[in-house]
Amino acid sequence: MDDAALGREAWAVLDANWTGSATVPAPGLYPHQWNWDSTFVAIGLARRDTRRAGTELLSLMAGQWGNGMVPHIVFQPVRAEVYFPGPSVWRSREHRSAPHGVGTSGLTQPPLQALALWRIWRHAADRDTAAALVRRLYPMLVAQHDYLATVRDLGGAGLAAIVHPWESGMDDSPVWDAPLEALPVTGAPYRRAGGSCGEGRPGGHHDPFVTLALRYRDSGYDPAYLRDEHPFAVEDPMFNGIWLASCQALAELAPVAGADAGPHRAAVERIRAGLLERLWADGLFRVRDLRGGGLSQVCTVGCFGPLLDRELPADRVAELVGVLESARFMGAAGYPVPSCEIRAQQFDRSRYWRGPSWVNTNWLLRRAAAVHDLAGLARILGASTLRLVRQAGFRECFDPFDGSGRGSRDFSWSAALTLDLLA
Ligand code: 2M8
Repeated sequence: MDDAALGREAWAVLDANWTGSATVPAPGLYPHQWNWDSTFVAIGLARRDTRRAGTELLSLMAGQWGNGMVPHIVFQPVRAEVYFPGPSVWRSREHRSAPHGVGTSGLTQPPLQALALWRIWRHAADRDTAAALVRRLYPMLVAQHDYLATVRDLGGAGLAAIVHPWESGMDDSPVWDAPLEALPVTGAPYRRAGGSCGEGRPGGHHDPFVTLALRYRDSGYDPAYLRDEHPFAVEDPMFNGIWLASCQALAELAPVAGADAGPHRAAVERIRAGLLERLWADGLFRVRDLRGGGLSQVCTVGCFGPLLDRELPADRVAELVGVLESARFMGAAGYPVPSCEIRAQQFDRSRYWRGPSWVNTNWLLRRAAAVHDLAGLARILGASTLRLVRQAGFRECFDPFDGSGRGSRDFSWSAALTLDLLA
């Protein structure tokens, strides 16, 4: 299939998944607006359609809480209870800080929005529309970053902690196995419907997932509860690497919004120092369990998140790229980048975030390669991602050895990021 035909197919997927103000991740399984899915869609549209990319971000930010948190799901009213856990579980509308016109989850996802806005700004042909969008979104993004820097600095060292695996976007990654196994045993009053777990997902994880969400909800989404009692608190290199890149983006957007870039530059320094001091061990960034588990031994695609920092010291970049290109990751995969290192006992080529390759993480690593002037690596990541979608379609994820598709079909971020790769 030539580039033009692939592009047309990508647009058709995005149009089919468009609700009128947002793009749902895929038909069927994911009928609502998801935080980083929507933001990847905005990134994919940045060079193509400034207005639609902006609408995508604005509709997500309509779910932002008064405390700055951007929720991981903004529920669509029509199909509200099709997905579990739906709005009746999260009960966001009862919380004084949550928006009242729209139902949302009570958790967040990687803070990619400022980076997406920067790309829209950078590529927009219509400068006035882009500038107006920056001015409108900038205060919301500042509030989001303030929330992370205060409520989520559970380790007290400048990094944001996630309080549920869903917040990582890589739900079933093996890095959560140990912290989940260490959870106190509690009754799980809700069981996630099998259908929601999708093909290849370890359904056994989902009871602790729901229990964790309910405990946080039942605290009234209380920051003091998160700090003192919540049993899952983890510093994740991908979440924080994305946050750092978004702080760099806000520093560049601040003058457009008539604001001072200084606080964003300070945040970049603080997050970088936290990443290097707290998460770096044995040649990689690792996940730190703040509830006593220390640093994770297993390496996943998330360990490369801090490569998004264009000022990461060159020796660290070289070490990380060495691991990425080795037989632990790209070197032994036909279709990079496996979501878990291939030699790990937990690696599973067909199970969701435990082995398959994903278009969104390939795109992030391609971006990381570009900011470090690693043109060869960027080219391989782009070309192999296009090969995956040409061969198997816009699937949710892919077998890293034979490239066959896994999970949902017509998956929005796979289509949207293809448009960016084709541009
Ligand atoms: C998956 O996560 C949701 C929960 O948020 C699920 O398992 O039902 C993940 O792949 C996540 O990264 C993604 O945002 C979401 C929607 O595509 O699905």
